[in-house]
Amino acid sequence: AAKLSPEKLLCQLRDRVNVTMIQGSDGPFGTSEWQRYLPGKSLSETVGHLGRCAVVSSAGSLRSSHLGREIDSHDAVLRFNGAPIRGFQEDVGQKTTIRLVNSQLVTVEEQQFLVEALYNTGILIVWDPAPYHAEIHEWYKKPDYNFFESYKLYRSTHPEQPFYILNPKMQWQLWDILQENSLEQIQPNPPSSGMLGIVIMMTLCDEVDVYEFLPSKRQTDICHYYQKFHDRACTMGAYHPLLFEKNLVKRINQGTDEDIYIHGKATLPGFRNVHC
Ligand code: NCC
Repeated sequence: AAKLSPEKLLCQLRDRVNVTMIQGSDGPFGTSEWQRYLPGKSLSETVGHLGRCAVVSSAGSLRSSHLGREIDSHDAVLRFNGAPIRGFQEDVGQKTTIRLVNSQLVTVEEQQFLVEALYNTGILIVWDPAPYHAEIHEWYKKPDYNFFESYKLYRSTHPEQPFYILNPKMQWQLWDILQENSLEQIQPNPPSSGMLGIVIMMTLCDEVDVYEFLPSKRQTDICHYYQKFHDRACTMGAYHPLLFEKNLVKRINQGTDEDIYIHGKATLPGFRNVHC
């Protein structure tokens, strides 16, 4: 793999990763039934023009970071899955503009997703691991987790809350770039929610600060800031190609190494500020 300059890498991400949400014009979603459930407005219409954005990983190293106030100073904040706020404001802030959740959480932990108040704030986006470069029809028939019924149920009970389905094309467009820029063969599994969320925010914002994706001096084997559970794979990856994702983010980071070490912060440009 040829090592691209950070500028070329950013151009590849901007031009080849198509961040879109499922719409009525996407094959199997073109039914009158789906029209009742899919949001009427596009994601960019819903969020408007965003300046400075924050992406908050769920890493254990956020504990005792005191980053809450800094995180909340952003125009928009993206969080993942069941990452809580209550009791952790000091370290992770309290603003939630977008919450990106995986289809497993929506399906398997169905009961909680449908009743837990945590999910009722901000814009929701769900994604599902699709087969490598699968057509939308193929994926629709055989999603990794069949979250569609849960999605509809949630939409019926919270019709005012924007809730999008990420177009699964994006994950493999991004994976291809990860593979092309790595010296090793990467496992053919989709990128983590973390990496997907970073690229989503790069499409919506002028600038994106990413917290504890590149681990700081607080790096720990504790998986999440909100649990006691230890597992190194949470930071380095097992199923998801996390290590390769982190190497890529390190290469396009525009902040300083000190910001990573002290604050766990990487700063990436929004795509509208990338000139190719
Ligand atoms: O753990 P998870 O991820 O929800 O974390 C969100 C994102 O934060 C980054 N992260 C997390 C922990 C850590 N120590 N370092 C990190 O960098 C990663 O970028 C991660 O994507 C997921 O990606 O969706 C994932 O979801 C969980 C789980 O399904 C959800 O939390 C819902 O319960 C997966 N864990 C399991 O399936 C057991 C995890 O592998 C990936």
